[in-house]
Amino acid sequence: MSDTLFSKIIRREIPADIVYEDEDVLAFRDINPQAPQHVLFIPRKPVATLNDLGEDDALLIGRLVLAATAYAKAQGFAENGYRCVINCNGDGGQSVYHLHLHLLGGRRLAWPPG
Ligand code: DGP
Repeated sequence: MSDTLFSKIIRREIPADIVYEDEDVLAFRDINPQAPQHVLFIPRKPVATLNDLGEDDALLIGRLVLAATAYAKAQGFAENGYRCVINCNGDGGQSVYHLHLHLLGGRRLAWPPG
């Protein structure tokens, strides 16, 4: 996988508003928030897209989701609701090729997405 902005954030080479981190996962506020709460959860492991996940990554993707849900609960918007989105490739609207889960909350979100 080629180097991305998010690898640079992991290595602290560019700044980000980091709100959570553990051994496997880093989370930081999206630079262009689409909701009052918009946090990106990324694996430290460099995985480009959902298509690149393998069986060995089952625990990793679980940890990513659990980190996001724990954050929503800790911040107090889990009960009202929120959305987790992982865009994949061009049709999915992916622009940064380091897997990331968008956690969006803090307002009523429209459905279906555009
Ligand atoms: P996606 O379209 O799913 O690949 O989302 C990429 C998101 O990453 C987009 O919502 C904007 C955000 N983003 C891009 N560059 C940066 C950056 O340098 N810092 C932060 N915090 N977010 C970024």
